[in-house]
Amino acid sequence: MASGEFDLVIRGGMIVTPAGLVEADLGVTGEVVVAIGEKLGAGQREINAGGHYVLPGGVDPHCHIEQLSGGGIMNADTFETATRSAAFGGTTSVISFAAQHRGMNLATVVADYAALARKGAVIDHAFHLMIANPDRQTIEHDLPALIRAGHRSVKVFMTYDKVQVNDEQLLDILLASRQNGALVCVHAENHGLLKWMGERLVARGYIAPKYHAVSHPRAAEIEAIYRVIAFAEFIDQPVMIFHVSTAEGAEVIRQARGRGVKVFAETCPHYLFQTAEDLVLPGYEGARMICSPPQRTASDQAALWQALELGDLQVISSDHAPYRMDATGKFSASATPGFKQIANGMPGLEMRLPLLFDAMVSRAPEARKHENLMRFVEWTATAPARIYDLAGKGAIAVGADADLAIWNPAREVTLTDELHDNTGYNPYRGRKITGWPETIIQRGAVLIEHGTLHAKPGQGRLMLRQPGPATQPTGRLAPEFDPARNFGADLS
Ligand code: DUC
Ligand code: ZN
Ligand code: ZN
Repeated sequence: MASGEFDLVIRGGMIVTPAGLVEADLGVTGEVVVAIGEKLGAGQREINAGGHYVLPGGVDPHCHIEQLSGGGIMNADTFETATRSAAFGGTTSVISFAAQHRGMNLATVVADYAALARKGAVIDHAFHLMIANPDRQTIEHDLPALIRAGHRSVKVFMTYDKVQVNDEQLLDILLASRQNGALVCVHAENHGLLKWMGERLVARGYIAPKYHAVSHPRAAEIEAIYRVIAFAEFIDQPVMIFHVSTAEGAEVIRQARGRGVKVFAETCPHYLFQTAEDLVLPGYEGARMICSPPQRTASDQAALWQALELGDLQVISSDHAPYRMDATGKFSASATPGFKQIANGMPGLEMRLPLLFDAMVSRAPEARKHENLMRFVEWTATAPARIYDLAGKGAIAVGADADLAIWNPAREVTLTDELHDNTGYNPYRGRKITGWPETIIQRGAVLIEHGTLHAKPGQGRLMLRQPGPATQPTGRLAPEFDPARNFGADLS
């Protein structure tokens, strides 16, 4: 074996660091980046990255893996297939869900999901604690213990019969999260409005996949975002609004942030690249594109890009929620289902970064390329790592984990259904994109090279997290919560 000063040297790449783009060598010893500079000494292993970008591995903080959905249907992916697919798309860290359903013990749920990930995950991973059974055992015992053990984010649904929490339960979860130091992530849609619209459509025979979009009025998202932000402000608990799809939803978030409420928000590629028209396909083909909230309009797309640029939204996640177009997934209820019976979700882990790189970097006018490249890395790696307290992830710096993706900016690809997950289709089939992550490295080990995966199932590591700035309350108590202004009542 060659001797060298470093275990690995990546030579002459265009490296994106938080300080900007530098053309340099990057040295790795063990699992971390130890040097960025010109003419570094030899590495035991060397990779020539001339003409290529060296970016931090992507961080995808919202993906459903080996999970029972809100509708009670099992995902198509195992940890092995989902994380393999993520790695092929340039992502090296994921946060998926330890999903409690009614009647389940949260501590057991987390142990079970951790065991599945330990067996299959090829990349580093963490869990959001999904709460659907907020009983005393969960709220007073298991949730505090699990948060303190390093699972520093919680997820709730404001809709779906099987998993939704009501307003009182949501308040309990916000308060318990405040007391124990976790960020609360929310699927925000008004349950009653969805149910009412769904029933009216079905009663009139409008059951084709495209009516899914009609059954989730934008008002449902706007109202629920407004309500959960009102609760978060009242409890003084930071929240993350998942998958924002409407211009007005982003506007509600902008106003709240403007008055100092600690609210973070994400959107997803399907809201930036698709519209409700994508559900209009022959027969049941539109079932591929059913996800919740649904895709909206071109003007929502423009508003979401603007909200990202303004900082109102900080993250682009995939919301990977894979269901096959067969009886195990989209057609589990029937071979001829109505839209209400079709599982909500699409594969997204592998396409998230290539789609965004193409749109933001490859297609950008020369004058915008550099700025857009920095934003691409910020929204897909650095911000999610920072907001969710993934230490060592999301940015290239001396001392950070050597989680790297070497991108060929000139490679042209026509997307096909051949992905590395287990869903069997690609919502973006036929699209031509430029730029591809070719060599993927995690903690110094080469995971993917020349199209071949070198990782073993289970080699990904569980990331337990210390509470960081995003989980800290602002300290501004609502008058009714403040003993100085509520006649001395202690409501903590
Ligand atoms: N919400 C998600 O976040 N993912 C899949 C389905 C859903 O409703
Ligand atoms: Zn959701
Ligand atoms: Zn989701």
